[in-house]
Amino acid sequence: MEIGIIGLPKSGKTTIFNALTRGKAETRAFSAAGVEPNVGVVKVSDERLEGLGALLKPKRLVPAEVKYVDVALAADRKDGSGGAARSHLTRTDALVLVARAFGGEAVPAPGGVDPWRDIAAVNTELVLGDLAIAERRLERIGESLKGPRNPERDALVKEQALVERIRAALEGGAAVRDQGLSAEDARAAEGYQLLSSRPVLVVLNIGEDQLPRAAELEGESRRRFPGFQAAAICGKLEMELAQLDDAEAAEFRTAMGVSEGALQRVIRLSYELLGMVSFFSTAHGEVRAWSVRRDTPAPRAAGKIHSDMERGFIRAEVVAYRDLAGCGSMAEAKKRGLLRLEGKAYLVQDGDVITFLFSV
Ligand SMILES: Nc1nc2c(ncn2[C@@H]2O[C@H](COP(=O)(O)OP(=O)(O)OP(=O)(O)O)[C@@H](O)[C@H]2O)c(=O)[nH]1
Ligand SMILES: [Mg+2]
Repeated sequence: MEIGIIGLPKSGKTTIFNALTRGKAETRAFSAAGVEPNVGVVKVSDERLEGLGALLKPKRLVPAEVKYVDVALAADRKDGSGGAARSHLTRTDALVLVARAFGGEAVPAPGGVDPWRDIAAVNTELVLGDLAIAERRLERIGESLKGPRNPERDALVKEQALVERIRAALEGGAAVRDQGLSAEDARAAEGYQLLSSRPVLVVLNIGEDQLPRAAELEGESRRRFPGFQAAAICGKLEMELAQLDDAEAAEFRTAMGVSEGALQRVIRLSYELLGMVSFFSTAHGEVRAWSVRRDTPAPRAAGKIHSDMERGFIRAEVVAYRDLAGCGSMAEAKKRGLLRLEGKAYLVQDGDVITFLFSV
């Protein structure tokens, strides 16, 4: 799972990135935005993985991972349409949109602090960038259709109709995610890497003085931008807490009245936003957690582990984590008939412990 962190200059993207990844990337109040993205990987903590460790005693426990990419998308308007910043976001599954809500003069805020204005501006930036891509694609299709009888003519005409529909809607200001594309059209459009198709989690970067209003601000964000999930986080504080060890950080949290860590919160909300679930594999002395979309067919889930397992998929042996934990051992689960054999059509559920059988 890969998540892009975007937002206007100086909104606190890198600060939030550091809080999420326990990173130490440079944050700055003035200098121009860097072009190189910050990339960090976070292990997703999951008590079920610990539970499986206690039960199955594997040599290794491997948590699922989330990759965060911190880029300056809107810092350079020329770049919005398809330049370097955008190219770093093409593999992302979702976007965290950081909006400045913290006050103070130390960091300049042109036009004053207004997170709602900034969220709208970044959204517009995504839509305009996608519009440019759609227009370029239409030009190319037009060129191809001009030539002598093209064997792929029918496919191109069909594509042209789809891209034209998307283009018109973008021009009217509608993000791809709000265009109500059919599943088939959405899949066809995936290749264009239109960023406004990505689900968005707004992170309101609040100051410490705004902590008591965090829930209220999140509510207001969801009211104003009903399509976006929202979390209000004090980026600077969270970044400092991320540098402490867990016990110290917990103590500070209690003292400050900040319950859940920003990291856990953002990961949880991203999972919900994307409809992600976890399943567990147990082969080769290793228990490993994997993230997939809910209701991913078993062969596709197997392909996460290895493409051979998808290609040569035979069946899946599945036991729900809850059942396995209740039985205390795999043998007992088998005895009680809780270990199921599932075929190609099986849709993976959260907490499934799966052994894939395959042959290539
Ligand atoms: N007071 C306060 N300052 C913050 C907060 N978050 C970030 N800052 C400050 O804002 C400035 C910019 O933060 P960055 O995290 O570098 O912002 P950015 O969005 O990555 O900036 P660019 O990459 O340059 O666009 C830094 O001086 C931070 O210390 C916050 O929650 N409160
Ligand atoms: Mg930055």
